[in-house]
Amino acid sequence: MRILKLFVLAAIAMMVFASYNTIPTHAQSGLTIGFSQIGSESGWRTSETVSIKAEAEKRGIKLLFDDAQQKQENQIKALRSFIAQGVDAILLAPVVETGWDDVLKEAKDAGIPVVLVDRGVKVDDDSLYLTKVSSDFVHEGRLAAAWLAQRTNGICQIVELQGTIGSSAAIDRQKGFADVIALFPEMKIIATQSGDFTRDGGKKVMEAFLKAQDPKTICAVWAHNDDMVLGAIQAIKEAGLKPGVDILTISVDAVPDIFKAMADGEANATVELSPNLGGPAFDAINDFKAGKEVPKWIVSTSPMYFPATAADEYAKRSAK
Ligand code: GZL
Repeated sequence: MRILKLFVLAAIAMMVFASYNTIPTHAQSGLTIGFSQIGSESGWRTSETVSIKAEAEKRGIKLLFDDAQQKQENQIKALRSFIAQGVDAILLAPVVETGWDDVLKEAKDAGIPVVLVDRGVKVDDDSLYLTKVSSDFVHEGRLAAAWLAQRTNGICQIVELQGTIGSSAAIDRQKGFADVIALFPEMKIIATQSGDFTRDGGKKVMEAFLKAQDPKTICAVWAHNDDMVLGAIQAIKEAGLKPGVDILTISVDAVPDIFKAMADGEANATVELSPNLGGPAFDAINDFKAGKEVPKWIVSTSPMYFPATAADEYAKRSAK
């Protein structure tokens, strides 16, 4: 009888402990989280900001938002302000890969977990951040090149619009693309320059490429994001050429306007990058606070889209 009583007491104790230990995923109300966002350079970036703010609202999280206008010094200032305010956690979309060790050490010393969203950092000690929630940029670059290789039978002179210099997205997309075209002796990048992930930047660089090269020698434009290729499409049209026909296009993000361009026959392919990174980021913070193991990298997938489904995709995505 005594053993039975002990067993029942132990079972009750375990149930009480378990109920304290599992914080329901979305019961994060009361948390204050600082979010240092890069800026609003592209349609994708704006969607990411809207999505993360909405997810915080849904979970009852108080989100302190800072727009760094694409400047690392503004991001570092914002992180120091979040640390001084004693936030529960920090989200950081790092504009460039390097220069974060000191401020991330200050966050770690203050016991504040930092989750990287959509881009990565290069630090000596990767315990300075909890996890990175992003796509695999090298894979995106490889996918883009593989599609172009099969579309052109491995014969294509390419101009490249790079993203922000020093950003992990630009560095890794460029690497992935180069990895694959190296397998095709007749595929060459004949010009490459940064358009800083903006439409205006993409247009200006493409205008320069079209002046510097005989446009007839340009088979395709590879852009590290859709916004730059949308600017390039404008420049190609103003030069009297047909984008998507005379010069093929391949880019990354899958923003609504690239689907419109594909439906209009002016673009050929895009690799999707989900802007909905808030859910996985807030879940990682939740798991960390519940004492659970958090992987160092939480990867989002990268499907490709083409003109065949572009009109439907545009209708779906632009209605949101
Ligand atoms: C990638 C992200 C890139 C987008 C661009 O995760 O950092 O930055 O591809 C944005 O649109 O400017």
